[in-house]
Parts: sequence; structure tokens; C-alpha cells
Amino acid sequence: MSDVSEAAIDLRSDTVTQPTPAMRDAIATAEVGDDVYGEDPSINALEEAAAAKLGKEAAVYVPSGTMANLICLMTHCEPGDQVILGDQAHILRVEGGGFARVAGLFPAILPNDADGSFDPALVRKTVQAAHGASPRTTLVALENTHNFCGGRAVPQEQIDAIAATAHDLGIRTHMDGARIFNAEVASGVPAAEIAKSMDSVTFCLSKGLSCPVGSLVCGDADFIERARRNRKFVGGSMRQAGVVAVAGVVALETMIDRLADDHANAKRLARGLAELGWVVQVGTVDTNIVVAEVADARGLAAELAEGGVLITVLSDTVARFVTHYGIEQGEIDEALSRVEATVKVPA
Ligand code: TLP
Repeated sequence: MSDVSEAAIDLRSDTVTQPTPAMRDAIATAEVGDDVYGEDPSINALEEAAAAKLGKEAAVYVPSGTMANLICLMTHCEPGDQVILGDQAHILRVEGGGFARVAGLFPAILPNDADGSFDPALVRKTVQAAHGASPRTTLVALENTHNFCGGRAVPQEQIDAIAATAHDLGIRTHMDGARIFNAEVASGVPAAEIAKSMDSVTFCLSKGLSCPVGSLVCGDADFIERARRNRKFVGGSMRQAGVVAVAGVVALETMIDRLADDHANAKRLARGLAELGWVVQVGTVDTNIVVAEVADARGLAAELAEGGVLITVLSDTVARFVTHYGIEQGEIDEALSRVEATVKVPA
């Protein structure tokens, strides 16, 4: 356990993670080349490993999760098309509106259920409501784990039911799998199974897997070839980026199983907060995210920062805590003591 006596305990996001010593070693000695010519051996190795893990034919390395999603939307759809999104989707809420501004898409927004899914019948209804003058619906996008639904691992039968409905209607499927390996560890369903009914899936290296940057887009070979063109279009083609991609190879080998520790720490935190009187749905903490219903999330986050615990605000009344590599059980217990000492009225 590290010394937790002084420093702020940073539970804002798993994006704050530092690379592991093994990643830093790999970074120092990475073999690199010009990836636009397909000559970076570290990127090629990462793309191959990612495609294999997700059970897809191919993968392409991109700088961020936001760009990964944008590239998928652009590759599946034409400007003017309609994309079906959950109302809590990261793509909808916090990706700068790129789906509309850059990809030219129109959203059909379905209410997310608490488990991060939505009703497949609503997908059918949305498409069937269309007529000659309606935008063409080409894609339905899911998210797993679901960030703003509290890190839920979306039930596999819901994923497959939505995909079956979409495919029946001639619509393609995308999964924002930024944290798909958290879903794998929580559900026991391998990532390749989770993604089987998806035509594309993205995942991030820079969250719980602790890499400095980078995400992967995975799909069939034709899709990935077209995605590479769109990566160029949005300025995401890099050159000797193997210097960071190599950390991704290390992450896929060494950082997936340990996500179970983050999940156990999140449950411990949720139980502790509930004991302090916070409104936390302990039973639905599936992964590394804990959300709490509070009266004034912004005020609370400021108060907690003073007390040495950093969190994020999802809305005026929802506060988010995220566990990750670098946060151990000792930090969770210390964070709970600080919360107790700092916050007078939790909810
Ligand atoms: N999520 C970040 C913030 O943007 C909220 C976080 O701290 O959780 N999909 C999902 C489900 C995400 O949670 C995120 C980042 C992204 C995509 C975007 O990834 P990046 O930040 O690499 O563009």
C-alpha cells in the first residue's frame, strides 16, 4: 500500500491512471516505424492482439475513445442518417456533439434503462415510424460498461436482443466498449462474446488498462479498411506512435485480470458510503464506478476536494467515484475516513 497520509485521493476517473513500470520499460525500447505506411511493428502487434481479444477480423489504433466512436459512426453511416442512441450515452452527452457536427447524423434518443440497455421494441418502433421523408436509420449504438448508468455491465441477453432486432431491420450495431474489459471481468462473459453481435466495437487503453493514450476500433476487415480512411479524414493517423501503442500490448497481457481489484474496491467504497448515510445503490455496483444521489453534487465535490478526495459531478444531483490502478484498499478506507470527516450532510 502506498502512503496515503498527505496526497489527495483521486477518484475522478480511471483516466488519471499512470503507466505501469512494465509499460515504461516497453515504451523505452519500442520498435517503431511510420504507421501511415503500415510499418510500425508495435502498432501492428497491438492491432492484431486487440482484434483477437474482441473476436474480430481487424482493428485500427486511434488516439482517443471519442475519435474511435466518431470514426465508427462515420464508417457505418452517411450524413443525414439517423443513429439510435441511449439518452445516457457518452456519445450523445459528452463527445462534443461530433456525431452531428462531423458525421452529420441525426439522433433518435431512447431512454436508457438502469442497467445501461434500452428496450429492443423501441428500436423496432423507431424504425417502423419512418417513412419516405424520414432520415434513414442505419445504426444503433450501445455502451458497455455504461458510464452514466453507474458503470453497469449491460446484461448480455439485452445486448443480443437489441442486435437481433437491429439486424432484422437491416440496421448495423456499434458498441462503445470504452470499458469492455471491466464488463468481461464483472460478467464472466469474454469480451469476444460480448462483442459477437456487434458490427463494430471500440475500447480504450487509457482508462482502467492504465495506458497513457489510445483506443482501438475493431470490426471486419472491410470495415476497418474504411475506418482507416476516416481516421485520416479526422486527423487521427499518427506516425511512430508505436512508442505509446506498445504500452497497449503490455496492458492487454497484464492489466485485464486486475480490474477485479478495482471492482472489489468500488463495492467496498459503496458499502462504506451507504453506512455513512449516502444514497448509493450498493447492489448495482457492477464494476469500478460508484454513483451517489446527492442534493448538491457540485458543492459536495468542492467540499470533498478540500478534504482530500477528488470526485466528478455527473449532474446537479449525481456524484461519481471511480476506482482504478493506483488506488488500493488502504486508499478506499482513507477516502471513507476523509469523507466522514469532511461532509456533514451527505444527501
Ligand atoms: N469518459 C470519461 C469522461 O469523458 C466522462 C470518464 O472520465 O469516464 N466512451 C466512454 C463510455 C467513456 O467513458 C469515455 C471517456 C469515452 C468514450 C471517451 O474516451 P476519450 O476520453 O479517450 O476520448
